[in-house]
Amino acid sequence: MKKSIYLVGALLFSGVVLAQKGRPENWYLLDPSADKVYGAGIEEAYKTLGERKGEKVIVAVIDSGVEVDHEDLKDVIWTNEDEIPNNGIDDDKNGYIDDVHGWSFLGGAKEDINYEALELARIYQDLEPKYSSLQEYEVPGDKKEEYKYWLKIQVEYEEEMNANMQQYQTMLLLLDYMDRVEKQTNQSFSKAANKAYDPGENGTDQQLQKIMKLILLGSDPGSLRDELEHGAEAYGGMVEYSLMDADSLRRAVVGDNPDDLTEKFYGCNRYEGPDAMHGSHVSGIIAASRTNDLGIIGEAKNVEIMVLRAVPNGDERDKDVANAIYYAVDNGAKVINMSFGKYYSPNKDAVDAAVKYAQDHDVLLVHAAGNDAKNKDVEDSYPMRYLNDGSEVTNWLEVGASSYKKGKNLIASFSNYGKTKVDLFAPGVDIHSTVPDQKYEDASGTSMASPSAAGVAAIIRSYFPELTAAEVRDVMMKTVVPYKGKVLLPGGEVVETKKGPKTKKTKVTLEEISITGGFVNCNNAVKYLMEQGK
Ligand SMILES: [Ca+2]
Ligand SMILES: [Ca+2]
Ligand SMILES: [Ca+2]
Repeated sequence: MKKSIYLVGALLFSGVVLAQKGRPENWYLLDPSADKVYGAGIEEAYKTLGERKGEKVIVAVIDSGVEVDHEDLKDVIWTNEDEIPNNGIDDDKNGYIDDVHGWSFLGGAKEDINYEALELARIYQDLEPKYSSLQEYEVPGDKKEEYKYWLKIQVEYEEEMNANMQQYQTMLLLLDYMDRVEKQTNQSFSKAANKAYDPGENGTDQQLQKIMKLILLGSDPGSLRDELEHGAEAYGGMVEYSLMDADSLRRAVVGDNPDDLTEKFYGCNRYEGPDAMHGSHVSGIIAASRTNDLGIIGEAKNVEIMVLRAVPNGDERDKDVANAIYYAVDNGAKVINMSFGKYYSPNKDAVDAAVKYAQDHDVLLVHAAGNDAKNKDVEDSYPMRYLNDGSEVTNWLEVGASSYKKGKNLIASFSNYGKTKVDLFAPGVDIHSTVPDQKYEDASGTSMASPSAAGVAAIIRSYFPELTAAEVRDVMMKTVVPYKGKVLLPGGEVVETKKGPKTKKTKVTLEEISITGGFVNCNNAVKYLMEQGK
């Protein structure tokens, strides 16, 4: 759905899937051996740990914002003890005023950023005034390379905008179709209503009826309208904001200079922002209260969630990602969850420096692989553990999404993968977690897989605090649950046929699509460490 935030919310299009029926409850906590479900082995791990006591661990969630007073999150939200709330003073002198639960890099004195342009649109807007009126022969020698880049960006920008526009329009069409079905059949939209509807000679409706039939195969008609509306809003917003002057809008709301990458101290202390859906869901997976008899059960017991808002609807800015990492490291986080990404990173050096800083300060970064069913070995996405200086950090875990479904469907159909780029898989399909307004919803995405793995990392850091970030990653990699069977390659394989390129359903082993060839498992990790006398 959104490029930036890896939530799979709405539709069957471009690797986006609808919420499915029939998932086992709290399946991400279950264990392949004990429960015959490929969860992360959390409950078994607590049995293995027995009476052992853990330390408090702070996990920073760099995301869209979090509903900090959600009934199932409020007891696990980090509080900056050295900061007196709401006195307008930076009591702990960390550069941020009244930062009690974290910080938002996406707000100013009064307003918050909700939508942002695509990074591609911002790059386009930077280059357009310089080159759009020039012919190639008019470009000075030292600018030829940038001009070439502009030509490439132009093409990619138009493709991307068209694709988003199409998604948006399709969703509007489907919503409109649902209205007509309900009106004609005089019943609320369902499989039966869709079947009963007579599209007459209306060709578009005949097509939409078929598309809906497919969509309804695996989805809940009750939540379909919500999901379509949410999707339409997200795509519409992204297109609209990509057409506006991104830097001026940013200046007007946040008040910083988006081109000045050295600025750190801007933003506000509104932790929720306008759309805390994604960040709240992610936080619940890691740490929702396990003992309050409410809602869901999160993975980690001794965790506090530090809220860092840096990811809008649209593409996050490198500057904000870097500053959120610095904040997390400087204020005590041991694990940082990053369920976001993009395919262009114009200020990667700034993010690299922050990633290196986290490594130097022993903080583990857990990152979602992305939802485009793409091979990351072939196409780069950002942020990443490979730095521009050619080095690779050791404090980075790259996570693909797995499913509770058996056999060939064990890997999420939308998950990015990569034999050399994705470390392991973690639960990321139909995960039930906390969302704003004291509610709970299912969501799918590598956005959910990353916190499933970050929760495991937090448990290890809590019970085995002597381990370094790199050692925590190593243990998680070493103790994955392997899978010997074959799974469907996400997105299939494009093959040339006489009639042109076609997508073929291809089966692969997990070793062909990840470094470890397995699923994260907390119990295995804990057992291994205890056997080592840790
Ligand atoms: Ca402060
Ligand atoms: Ca204060
Ligand atoms: Ca709970």
